[in-house]
Amino acid sequence: MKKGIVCFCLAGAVLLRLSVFAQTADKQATKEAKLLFVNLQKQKNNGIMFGHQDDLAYGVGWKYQPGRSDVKESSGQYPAVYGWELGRLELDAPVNLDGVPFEKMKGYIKEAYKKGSVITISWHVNNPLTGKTAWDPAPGTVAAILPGGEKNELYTTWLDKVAAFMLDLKGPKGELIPVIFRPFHELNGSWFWWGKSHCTPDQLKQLYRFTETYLRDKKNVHNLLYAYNTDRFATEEEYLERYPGDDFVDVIGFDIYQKGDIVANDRFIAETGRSLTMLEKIAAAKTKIPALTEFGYNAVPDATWWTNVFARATKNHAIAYALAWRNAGQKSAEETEFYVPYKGQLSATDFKRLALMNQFIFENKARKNKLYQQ
Ligand code: BMA
Repeated sequence: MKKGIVCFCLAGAVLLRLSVFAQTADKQATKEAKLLFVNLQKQKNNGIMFGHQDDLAYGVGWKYQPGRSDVKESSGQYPAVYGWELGRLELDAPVNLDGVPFEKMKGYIKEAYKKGSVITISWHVNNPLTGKTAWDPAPGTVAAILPGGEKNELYTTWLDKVAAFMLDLKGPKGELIPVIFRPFHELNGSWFWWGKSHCTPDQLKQLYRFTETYLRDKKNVHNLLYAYNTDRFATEEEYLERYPGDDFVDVIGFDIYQKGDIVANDRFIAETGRSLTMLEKIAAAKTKIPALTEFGYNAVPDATWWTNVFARATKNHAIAYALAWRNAGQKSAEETEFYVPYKGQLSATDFKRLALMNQFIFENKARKNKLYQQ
């Protein structure tokens, strides 16, 4: 073939690939965000990227020590996905609700992006009606922040701060760093003000659409992929009850935690597997990226939980990533919270085994997948 024809065909193939797969919710998403979307679609068939919330900021018994990571110290490798949290950014606080300084967070995000890893951000946003926390389910909060509501303007000033944060995330060439944003997570539970008992399905859909449209069209934020994120669920109908529509969603996921004694292992394996099957079916029908947006077993009190429970629960499932929740450590005299082992923890040896399984992708393999490139 002549060179001109080859170029033409190649360009055509690239365009076709982007147009077939790159149906990002934001049609004006940046090139890197679109590539991330396309590449995650492919990558989900080759392994599950392992993620951890706040991984580089702190772990059990340490805080803000450059290079440290409980995942790295127990498994030998850094995670492939990093979760961060914006709660209290809306109040102009210098640190988030878990004490992480926003400026440091931006640094960690840039560091992870340069390594080819993925960033996802949640937002335990305060209640705009009462000024209390995300866990204050005052009736009428969602109605109050929708257009026409008494707190709509206040809410938009909060979104302005989210936009400024997102637009300040830049890579080495000045390009915006793609972020999987997952606001209003666990929306079918009732512990947050946006939860199931506190607004109608239609109100939640409107809130989701308003938030996204405002960030995208008013604030020109185009480096976001949007995650729709429930808690555990029983049926596809339940999962989709508050779904804002295909034009507003890129990633679909759910959060699931194992609770109680290790006798619950089998239940966790069965329920996670069943839910992932439903999630994958929905994702395939809608060309969305399925992910386990949060998971964990607090304090991992089972020496073989990783290979015997978590790997079995997710085996043969094509999801892009799974995000373990944060290693807060000792929160009070009675409360400890961590979901990945630190070095020497009971399940650390088994976690190292998991990191070597083909089923999972940690930083070294993620880097090779070049998720932000053609
Ligand atoms: C929860 C706990 C809290 C934390 C919150 C937001 O699950 O980890 O300690 O404040 O998430 O990150």
